[in-house]
Parts: sequence; C-alpha cells; structure tokens
Amino acid sequence: MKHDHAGIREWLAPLLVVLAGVLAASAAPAGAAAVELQSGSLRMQVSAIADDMLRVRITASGEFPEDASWVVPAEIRHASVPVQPWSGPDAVGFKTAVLSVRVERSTLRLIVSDLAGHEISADTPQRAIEAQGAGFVLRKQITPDQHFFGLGDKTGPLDRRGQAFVNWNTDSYGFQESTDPIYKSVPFFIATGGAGGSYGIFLDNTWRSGFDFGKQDADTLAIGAAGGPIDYYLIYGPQLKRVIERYTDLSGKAPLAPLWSLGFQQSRFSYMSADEVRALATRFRTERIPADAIWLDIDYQDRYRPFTTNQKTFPDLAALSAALRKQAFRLVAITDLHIANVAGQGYAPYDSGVAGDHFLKRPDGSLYVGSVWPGPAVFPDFTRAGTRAWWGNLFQSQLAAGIAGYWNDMNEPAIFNTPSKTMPLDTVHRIDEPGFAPRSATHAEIHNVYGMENSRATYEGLRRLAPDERAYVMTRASFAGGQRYAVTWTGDNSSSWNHLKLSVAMLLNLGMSGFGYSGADVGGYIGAPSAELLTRWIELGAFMPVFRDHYGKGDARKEPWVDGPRHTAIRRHFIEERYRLLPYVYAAADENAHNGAPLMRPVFYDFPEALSAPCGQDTTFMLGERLLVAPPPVLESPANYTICLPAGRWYDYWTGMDAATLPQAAGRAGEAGSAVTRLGFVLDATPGLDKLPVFVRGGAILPRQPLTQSTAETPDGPLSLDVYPGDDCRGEIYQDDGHSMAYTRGEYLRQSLRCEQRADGIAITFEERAGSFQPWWKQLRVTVHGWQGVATAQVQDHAVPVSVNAKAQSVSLLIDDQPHAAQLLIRRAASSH
Ligand code: NBV
Repeated sequence: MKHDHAGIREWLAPLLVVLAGVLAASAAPAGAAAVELQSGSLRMQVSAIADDMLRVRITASGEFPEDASWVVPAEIRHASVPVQPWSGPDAVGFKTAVLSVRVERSTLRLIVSDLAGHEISADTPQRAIEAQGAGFVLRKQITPDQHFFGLGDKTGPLDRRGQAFVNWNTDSYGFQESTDPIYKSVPFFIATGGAGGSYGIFLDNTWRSGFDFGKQDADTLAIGAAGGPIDYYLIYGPQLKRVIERYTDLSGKAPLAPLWSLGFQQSRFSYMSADEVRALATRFRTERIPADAIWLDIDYQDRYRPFTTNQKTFPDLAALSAALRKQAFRLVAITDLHIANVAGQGYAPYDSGVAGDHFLKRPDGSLYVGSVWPGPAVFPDFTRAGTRAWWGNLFQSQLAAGIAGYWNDMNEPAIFNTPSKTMPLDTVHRIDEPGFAPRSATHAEIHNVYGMENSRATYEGLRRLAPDERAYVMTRASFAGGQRYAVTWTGDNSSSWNHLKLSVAMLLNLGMSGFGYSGADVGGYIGAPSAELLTRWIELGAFMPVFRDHYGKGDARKEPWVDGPRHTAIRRHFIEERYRLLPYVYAAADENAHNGAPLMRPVFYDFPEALSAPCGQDTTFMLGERLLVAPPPVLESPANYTICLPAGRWYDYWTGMDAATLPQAAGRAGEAGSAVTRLGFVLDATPGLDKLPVFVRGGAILPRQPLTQSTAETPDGPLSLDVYPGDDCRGEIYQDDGHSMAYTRGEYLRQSLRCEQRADGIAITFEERAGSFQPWWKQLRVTVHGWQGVATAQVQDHAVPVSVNAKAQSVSLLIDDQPHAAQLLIRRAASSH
C-alpha cells in the first residue's frame, strides 16, 4: 500500500531526516505512527492513538498486512495524539501526556513507562519478537508483584498468573476446572500490581492464539498466534478500572439490556410443549417466586431446524407468548446457526440461503456440510455483510410471534462428526465487509470471530426489524468486542460445588474482559445438584448479572421448588431480594452502557488494596460499586471463615447494621505486618444455608423497590433509598420504560444523590433529575443506617416526621418524590418529643 505523508505531523519531518536509513518511511495508512523502525527483517510501528493507548504493529515480511479489524473501528485504529519524539543513538521514542515510549534500534525492544519513569511494560531483553513463517511469539517481562486477569471466562483461578491459555472457540460440554480452550476467545488481559500501575494488552488477531502468564518462565509473559497480524494495543490505567473502561472504548460498549433480562429466568433443554411452558409459568406465579422469562431450547423446533416451530407441540407460538405476557412472562427462543441441508423440501432458510449464496464452501467450491442437531447442515458465512443481513431478516416471524429474547448456541461453531469438533480449517469464508478488502479467508482465520459475527447478525437484524425495541441476544461463542451484540453465559457447566465456585471467577474475568453481562447456568447444566447446592447457587446467582436457571436433557429437575418447602422458601427469599434490588442493578447497567464497568466485579476493582487480600479472592465479588458479596470460600462447608472488608465503614446488607457492631466481628483489624492491616476490617462468620453475607460500603445510597413478581408489574409504593453514611457518599437512580429505545431520545430518568455527614446529623442532596421519564413512585422512603439517637428532619424548609428504630440503628422517613435539586436534612435532636 502506498503510504500517505499528508497525515504525518510536522514534528515527524525533522525526525525522519535524523533517522534516515533507520526509520523507514511510515506505512501508516491514516493517522501517523509516532515511531517506525526497521531492524533486520522486522518492521515495527508504534502509534499513540490516545495519550494512554498505544497501537503496536510488527511485520516480518516487509509490508504490513491489511489494516482491518472485527473489533476496533478504523477511526480509533487510526487516531493519533501529538507526541514529543526523541531519538538517541541506541533507541528512539516519544512521550505522550502520560506515557514514555522507548524502542531499541537493534532489537526493536519496546519499553513503556509512566512519565515518572516507572516501567509499565517492557519487552524481554532477548527474543522479544519471534516472527518466522506464519506465526509469532512476543515476550514481555513480568515482575513478581503482578497479577493477570481477563481472557474472558477461561477456567482456573481468578488470577491467571502462572498459567497458559489457548484461544480457540470450542464446544466444551462438561468442561472442568482445567479445561482450555472453552467457548470464547478474548485476547485481552490486564496486568495489575506492578510498579508502573495497571495496563492491558489487546491482541487484535483472530487466529488461534496463546497467552502464557509466567508458566513456562516465571518472569516472562508470552503472547503468540498461529497466523495473522502482529497488531496489539497497550492500554494504560494506572488503575485497573480505568484499563477496563478504556478497553471498552476500544472494543465497544454493551447496549443497555432490557429490564426483564435482569430478572430471574428459567430454562431447560427443553420444555417440550406449549402446555408445559404454560404450566411452568403458572407454577411460578402460584409459588410466588418472581420470574421474568422462560427459555425455549431446541425442542420447540421442527426436527431441530432453525427458524421452524414444531406444529404439534408448539402449535401457536404467538398465542403462547401472548398468554405468557398476560402472566408477566417473556419468551426467549434459541436459534442455532446450522441450517438443515435439505434441498427441495421448502425449508426457506436453506432455499433462500442457497439462492443468495450465503453458505460456507469447501476449497473446491462445493457447500461445506457438517452434521449437527438437524443432521447434515450448512453454515452461513457471517463474514459477509449481506449474509448477516439475510440472517437477521429470518427473525421476522419470531419477532412477529412476540419472542422477546434470542439465543445463539453452538456457534463456535460446534460440529458433531469431525474429530476437531468444528469445521475444517480450509473451509472458505468470503469476506465482504465494509473496512475490509473483499477476499477469501480460511476458517483458521475466521473461526474465533465466527460466533461473534453470528450474534452480531442476530443483533443487527433485530435492531433493523424492530428499531424501537432493545435487542436481547445471548451467545455462547464470542470474541473480543462481542459485548456490543450479545450477553453471554459460561456454557455447559456441571452441578458441583466446584463449578459454583468456578462460576464466580469466570464471570469476574468475563466482566474484566468487556462482557459486563454474563451468567452461569444456575444449578449447573449437567448432573443433579444436591438441594443445598441449588439453594446456594440461587443465593449467589441473585447477585450475578444474568440470573438464569438452566439444565440439560434427562437431568434432574432444577426449578426453584424441586426440593421441598424449606429450600423453596430460602430460594424465594433470594430471588425476591434480586427484585427489590433491581433499581440498583439497573443503575449499574446504565453505568456499564456508559463506561463499560462490569456489573459484577472483583473487590479490587474499586478497592485496589484488596488485590493482596488474604481471603476469599476467588469467591468474593461486588455487584456494582457498593455491594460486596462474601460467600464461604469453601462453599459446601461454611465453617467459620474470615471476610476481608476494605478500609472504611461497611454495613450488613440484611440488617443495615454497621458491620463493626456485628457480634461476629472479630475486630482483628490492624494485625501488624500482615496484608490484613491494609484491609482495615476482618469479620469471622459462619452463615447457615439461608444466609449469604452481603455488605454495603459506607458512603452509599441504595435505591430499592417494593417486591413484584415480574418486572412487567408496576411496583406499588415508594422507592426506597437506603443511606449508609461514610466517605464519598453517593447513589444513582436510573429508570426508563425498560424495553424500548425511547431512552436514547431522552425518555429516561437519571438522578444523582449525595450524602454528607455533619456534626449534627446528615444532609442528603438530590441533584436535578435528567431526562423526561416519569417514574412509578410518588414518594421516597429514606432510611439512614448507623443512626443513633432521636432525630428531626426537613426537606428544604419543610419539617417531616421521622421514625427512629433504636435497635436497628436507623432513622426512616417518607417524603414526596424529589425530581429537582433539593436537600433533606436529618438532625440529631437533643431529646424526643
Ligand atoms: O440446545 C441444547 C443445549 C443447550 O441447552 C445448552 O445450554 C448449550 O450450551 N446445547 C448446548 C446443545 C447441546 C448440549 C448437550
């Protein structure tokens, strides 16, 4: 490609002269590489696409390959910020407003530091770049204090340090703790804990790739791929949360999910008939267990053919979904991507797909046929924009039937009759896509993005066919950036305590990989959970982003009521709590749509000091910024265990009591010399099966709502605002109609709240509301926790009655809704009246 000098900044001109012979002419097609060097057969470009983000491209073949991406839009790839370049005899480099970059001339070794000189990331002194033939390996140094997260939902401990992984989307039914690869590939990780602060690397390469976080060599991070470009982004924090936010600036945000998808969902492979689905819905309502969605797995179809319905068992999908809507349920339906290879049978997806030339081919030009659920099947070429549009339109009839959510499974793609469990690597894709040169590509190149492009085709189709509805898609396989199109789940897990534990780490790492909405099959997909296991799973699931009970064919039933009244009551209680908490969860979803912050996150996301916490890191998690969920680290035997709470005030979520006053608080804060000291507070607990320790950080205002059985029901009563005094006390309310796109046109409600402790009490500030959405509540029930003594209160200048609960250490009052800037003052009174 002929390069264009026009975009090169003035500062680069003198540099080009100085470096003549070393600095090859820039091949950047747009924007400008801040550094371009050649050494031997290697050529390297380092661009500052932002002050805190570098793009690095390396080639061993003289020419850089096509500059195209399934993840990063061209305007981001080609962005550049002004930098201060420098050049020395051994190295060249530049500074941005926050980063200092150095590349050694002879080795092309890259060292990135902050402006104070702390090393953020450095290539190894030897063999930093090995690129021969099709594949490559890059090596970077790691320091003993660094920890690694990300790479999607790969199994094993939360911290990836000391482990190595392969990215190759794989149907992994029955995966276990050490299984790798599994369904998704997200070649993005975060390194945190080092002297230079947190950084992330996203390898924009779709081929089979591998990451070794100090397994082969404890001091070395190795990143490699079997083919494709050496093209990666280094994202600087220095805070871990900042890296994740910036990564979603690069790879995209998840759209705001419909509210119903945050409720409880019930699924199995499969509810076999419309009658069974109706009976299930009725059972939820008579059991008074809140729920929002029922999922139809592949048996609703005719002979497992996508886009068909079994006319005997599901004679009228539209009538079924209408009946369910009356019971405040939505239907989600699965649609796999394998289209039955049945010519001449009037199967429209096949016929129209062949007519439009939408299916993948063998190198000899014949259709690729692989065996899956419908028997012999053909596969859409989702790398063609036209094929995605065709696929998207196939959802017309399901939309017309009132299906609310869409489920794309088997899209690794899974194939039954091949030893590799997927299609041959020489299967031909024909890329025809804005931003890409039209060309053919092998399945070896496309495999890892195939599932993402499948979910994209579904998502974009739904958005086009029903432009005013949010499109809800769940996908099993995906790639970096897949959060733009679909939520995800961890696939076919097992009904074991170990899998419940594993699901926490898997979802946390998914969240740190851009997938803010994810879930694991509650109860486990394979096997029979004990009553205790299913109960605990529902308890934890209530605090996880996607809360779906799902299980496999032939397995024991896993609906919440299957183990008798005692377990049903506990499970109901936790599902109810999820529904009460929905305003808080929805505000976290709104936050995710704006800055990519995952709904479920590790404690060290908001409290970096917890990174070195000695307790429960793989099982403790936060829902949003303010709730800390601390299940027993050994889930099946909740013996007395230690809960580490970061410094500051914490409250027991269930009682509102200051955690320091709880009877189990051992108060071992300040153990000299141990990491515990930095956490400020340690609590010993032995929760019974009906208890899950959950804490609210001091400095929080939590919105909650009266219990409903479904998000389709309007809550009856005031919105609750529970105030937990502490530093930096804030809260957010976000509401909208829950399902349409009207929120993008201003029909939402967003309001920030603050609280401030004063010598004589507390001031709660309501900021002016943004947006035009009118909420369901007319009044607010404000409760301040950690309160002692009698109180008086006033909103602006009007006195309001209060009620103090000395035992609960709270003061509570009911006030009118406060849409405008206002202040509520609660004062400690000298004596009661
Ligand atoms: O469609 C059937 C299942 C589904 O229930 C499960 O959630 C997917 O992960 N599907 C896999 C195909 C076959 C599983 C044995």
